[in-house]
Amino acid sequence: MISLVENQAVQAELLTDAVKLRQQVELIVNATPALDLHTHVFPPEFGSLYLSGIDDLVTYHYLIAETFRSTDLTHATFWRMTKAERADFIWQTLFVENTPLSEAARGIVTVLTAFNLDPRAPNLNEARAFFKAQKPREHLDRVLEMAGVSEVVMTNDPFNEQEAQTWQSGSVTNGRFQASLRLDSLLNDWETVAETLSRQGFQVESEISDQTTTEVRRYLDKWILLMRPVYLAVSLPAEFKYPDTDKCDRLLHEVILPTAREHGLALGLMIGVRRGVNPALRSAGDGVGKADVTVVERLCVENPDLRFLATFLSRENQYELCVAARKFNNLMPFGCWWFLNNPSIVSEITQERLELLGPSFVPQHSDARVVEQLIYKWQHSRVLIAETLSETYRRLLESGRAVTPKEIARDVARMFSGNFRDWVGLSRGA
Ligand code: FIX
Ligand code: ZN
Repeated sequence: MISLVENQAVQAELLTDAVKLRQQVELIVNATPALDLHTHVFPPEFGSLYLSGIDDLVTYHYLIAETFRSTDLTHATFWRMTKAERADFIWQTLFVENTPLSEAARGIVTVLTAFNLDPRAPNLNEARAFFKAQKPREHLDRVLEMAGVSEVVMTNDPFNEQEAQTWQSGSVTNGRFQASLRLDSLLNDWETVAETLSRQGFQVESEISDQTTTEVRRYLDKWILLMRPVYLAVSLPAEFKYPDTDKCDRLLHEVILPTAREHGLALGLMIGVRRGVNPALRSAGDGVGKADVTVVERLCVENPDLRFLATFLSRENQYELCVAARKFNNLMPFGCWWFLNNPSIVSEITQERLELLGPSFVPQHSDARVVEQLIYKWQHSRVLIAETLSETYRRLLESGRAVTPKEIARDVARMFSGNFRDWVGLSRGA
């Protein structure tokens, strides 16, 4: 029972003015550290996998795709260029000859502004000189600080030779970079994986036998020990079916789910990508497809002891995912993935999720590939999340319940890190 004095204090804190309410929400959203649960960034100890600076920022695959909408240059000519030449060409095409209106182009402007660099510069000389002068570790600290990101979860592929060597060298020590064990090639390209594993001495065959599944589990156990991932993850095509009669289904049933169960790891599902719809664009050539959300419902109902993180790439799947999450408390919707990470869609998805799930979801992840992208991806998302949250609290106020700044801080901390920490068993103190 709270005392009269305490109640008066709470009453005093209640935000009954819509303008003050909005100000408080913006303050708190901007001040609350985010745990970025899905990225493709690496710390400097991963060598050339650590991407930073203007050439990596401007040659981001989002901008490559957009550049080809404003040029007659052939793909072949573009790919023959060096990274710096490509960056110069993209800058000239999207930022000099055109206005950087797209979200990804605006992102570059946000990053340049954050470092007091000129977003209207005729070329990249100033930016190149600036980023070249930065010391990676100090710069990374500063970038994480500027982005308000406390920790990031990497995307770690044991089949990536360079990455594998770094892990096996034992030099991965950066506490703010957590690992996730990515299983795309295992589920989406089994034939190649079977060859790789047998070359590494594992008794596996293309035809999946009990011995093969035991050996693949042995392989995953080895990498779980090395990487200490906070979750297992896989991206799946829009056509993904569950259950099914193919090798993917057998690997899921006999390798992935048992491995998640044995190690107490959540399984992250990223569903709805159509890889390589335009191969000429290389990493910029992937597309989207509407998927069947019931695959996740069946995974949840058949594995009530397992936890699933799920994000769908198709805008049309978002509402279904929210409803599925209302049915299964072992399902955590997260992020506005890839082509959904645009202001109009982020607001729509966040609003829908708040209305259907309250604060029980993870509103965003960055999918950053270049460390400075963390700055714009989180800055842009915080503005949208604050707007949507303010509107939601304002409606609650109109209905007769005001909130206190403490309650807002609790809700935002839960959505920005608490939900994920609890989901994967990361202590809140970490
Ligand atoms: O599957 C994924 O993790 C995707 O995010 C990537 O493949 C994609 O290229 C990307 O960077 C999206 O933002
Ligand atoms: Zn990703």
